[in-house]
Amino acid sequence: MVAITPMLNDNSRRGRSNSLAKQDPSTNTPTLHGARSLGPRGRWEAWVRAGLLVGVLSLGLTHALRAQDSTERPPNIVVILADDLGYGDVGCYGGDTCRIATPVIDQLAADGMRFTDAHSSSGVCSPSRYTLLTGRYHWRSRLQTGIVGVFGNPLIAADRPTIGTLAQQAGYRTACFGKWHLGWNWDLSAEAKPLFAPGNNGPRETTAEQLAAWSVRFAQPVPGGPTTRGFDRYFGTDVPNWPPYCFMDNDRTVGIPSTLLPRELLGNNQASLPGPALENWSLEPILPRTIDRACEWIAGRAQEDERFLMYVPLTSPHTPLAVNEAWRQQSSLGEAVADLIMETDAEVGRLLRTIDDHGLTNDTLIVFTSDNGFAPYAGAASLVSQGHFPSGPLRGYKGDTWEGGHRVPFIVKWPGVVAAGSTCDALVHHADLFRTVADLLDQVVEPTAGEDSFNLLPLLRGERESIREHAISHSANGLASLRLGSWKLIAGEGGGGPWSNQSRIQPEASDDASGLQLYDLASDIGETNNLAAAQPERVAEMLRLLQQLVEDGRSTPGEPQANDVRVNWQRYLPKE
Ligand SMILES: [Ca+2]
Repeated sequence: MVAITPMLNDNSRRGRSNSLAKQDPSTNTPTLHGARSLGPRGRWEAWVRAGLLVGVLSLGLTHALRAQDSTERPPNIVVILADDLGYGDVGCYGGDTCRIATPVIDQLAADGMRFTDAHSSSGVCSPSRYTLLTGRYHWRSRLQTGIVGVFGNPLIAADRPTIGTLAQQAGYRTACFGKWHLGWNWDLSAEAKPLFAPGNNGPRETTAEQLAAWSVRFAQPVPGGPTTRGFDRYFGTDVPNWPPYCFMDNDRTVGIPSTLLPRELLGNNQASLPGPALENWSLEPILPRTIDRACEWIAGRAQEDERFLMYVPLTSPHTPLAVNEAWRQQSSLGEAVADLIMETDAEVGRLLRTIDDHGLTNDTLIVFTSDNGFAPYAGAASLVSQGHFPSGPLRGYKGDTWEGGHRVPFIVKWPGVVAAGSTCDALVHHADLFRTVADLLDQVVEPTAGEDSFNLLPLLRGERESIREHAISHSANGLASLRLGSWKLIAGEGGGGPWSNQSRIQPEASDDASGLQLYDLASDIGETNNLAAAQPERVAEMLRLLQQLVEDGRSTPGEPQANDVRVNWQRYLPKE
């Protein structure tokens, strides 16, 4: 990237497509306006300054013109994040053990680069989303275990930049469409909370007290959501299986939820929690309606010739397994989740087609990934019995610190830069998107941001050097695993998730009584041969590294930073 001052970078960026004429001239000419009241000497100095300014501006213009060269003009960025899509749930990863047709995602891989060793920060939703957006491991925040709760507070600090913030700074328009699940300032008192999240033993009929509370809260904006964390525009459902059962548009609910969600929509892998819903709310339209809005927004950016970054956290194939009519029983596996994966693939296709229809394909970098592994309660046993392995060759599922929990599909398409049909086996992490976006858009990363983010661009350009030696991912209960090259240390026993016992791969009982796990993924991708007792020195070395990466507050070069809380990474270590 060209090393010039941030101000010039900014000019060049704004000037890229719409020319400098669109700028407000007053932002660049304060010294000239100020010179009007000066005497001759002051006027001379002002003209010297003005001359310098002209020089500076022409430098900026030169850079702007050069930047218009398509090879230097940074692309639009679209990050599509599937929810609970397993490593083996798409054909281009699952191969022979994938029995679900995913032609769109397979084509995306054929047109771009498929990463085989990419990881989310956690085996579950909110923590992975935090890291993907901020480039910082989630366990440096307050979220040491689990997810952001129903009507929970924002997890991303108000002053922490996200990939959206970086793009905004670069003059991009930004938007988020889909499932946020990173908290809002709902500002519900302890007395009010049960009215909004009544639990399964709550009232069966909507009460007057609930209605009164809802009519006030949902008539107000809800601060602290996506539009305060780097996104100009937001549309979606916060968490589709939780209340409020309505869409959110920027910082407002669309309509005022005024009835309890009907009981027939609860359980059975549909909605999970009782709570306020719009009248006649149904679950099937959530995915297509969200993609509709995303497509409309793309059309708007194309019309305005605006560069954009769009983050699309899909609501599927997470529960509710609400499949639209056209996709029911299309998979022939007899499982709604398989049909929903097919519908998801098609909706991704609709998004990509819209980008193409507006002539933006060659100008757009697309990332497709998933926030964590397949949810076994969505039908894993049945799928496995029919030859479809949602985690492919990996041990464990959603929630686990075994690979099935957090090794995820990760595909990048960027025409003209990323070689079509390429595969990259380098260790990469969702955290790496942050610095990748920063470098792509020439944005300075402060020491207090993106603390665990390495730049993917060398890999995208075909270089084979690894960009990171180590990576950390957690299970749902906060069980840490550390990768160091092909080695993987798990700082305790088991998978650390609520569904670890459902893993397709169950190694025979081992004699290893160390209380730790050490695997060499190069020869043991299924994590069946625990070498912890056999290699105590390697275990000790990796424990020391894990401790250091925690204590430094960062895992990238730079000034040490503070974690938000005391991080108890030793909680599952064997007791002395
Ligand atoms: Ca998820």
